[in-house]
Amino acid sequence: MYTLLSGLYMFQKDEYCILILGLDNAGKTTFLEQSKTRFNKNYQGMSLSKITTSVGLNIGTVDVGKARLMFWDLGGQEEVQSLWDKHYAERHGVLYDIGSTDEESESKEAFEKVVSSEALDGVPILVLANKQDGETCLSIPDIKTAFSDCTCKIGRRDCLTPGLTALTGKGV
Ligand code: G3D
Repeated sequence: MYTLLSGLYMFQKDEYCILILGLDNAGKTTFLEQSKTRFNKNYQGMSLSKITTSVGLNIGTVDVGKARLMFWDLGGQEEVQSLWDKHYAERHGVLYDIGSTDEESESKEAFEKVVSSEALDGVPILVLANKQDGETCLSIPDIKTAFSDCTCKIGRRDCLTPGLTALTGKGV
């Protein structure tokens, strides 16, 4: 019995809930779809050209090594943003997607509210500088400068800003 149980334990994955936040059109659905295609064996992904903007909750599970990441893409429309904090208690980490070609001040305003939330105090944040293929995209240093006002609110939590192109999978 012990052998059976310890065998089962060995195959069990640690589960983490990750919220995907960001403005409408930032590329959240595309990122999630690329992650599922890249990491989940036998996943028959949908054609990226058929992806429409996330409306409501879009949940996807991705297995990476011994971890199972449950991504909750909450949708970025203005009226939905006020519901983001209802999910803060259920998260282990946050991905904040900046479509690097989007209106940077609007994205920064939404990001500032996220990092100011007490419920996310100390929660690691990955700021995805998506759409790095765009001709008019902001570079990572430009994004860091534009978001520098938020640095004190990020505080000592882990925060990284990788660049990526979710559309092609580069950086995912
Ligand atoms: P959302 O879920 O955050 O609302 P989507 O965003 O994933 O629906 O993407 C919104 C649009 O951005 C889509 O184009 C999608 O193809 C595009 N997009 C996503 N990631 C990238 C990227 O890395 N580079 C470029 N150039 N475009 C990207 P459409 O035309 O379908 O609206």
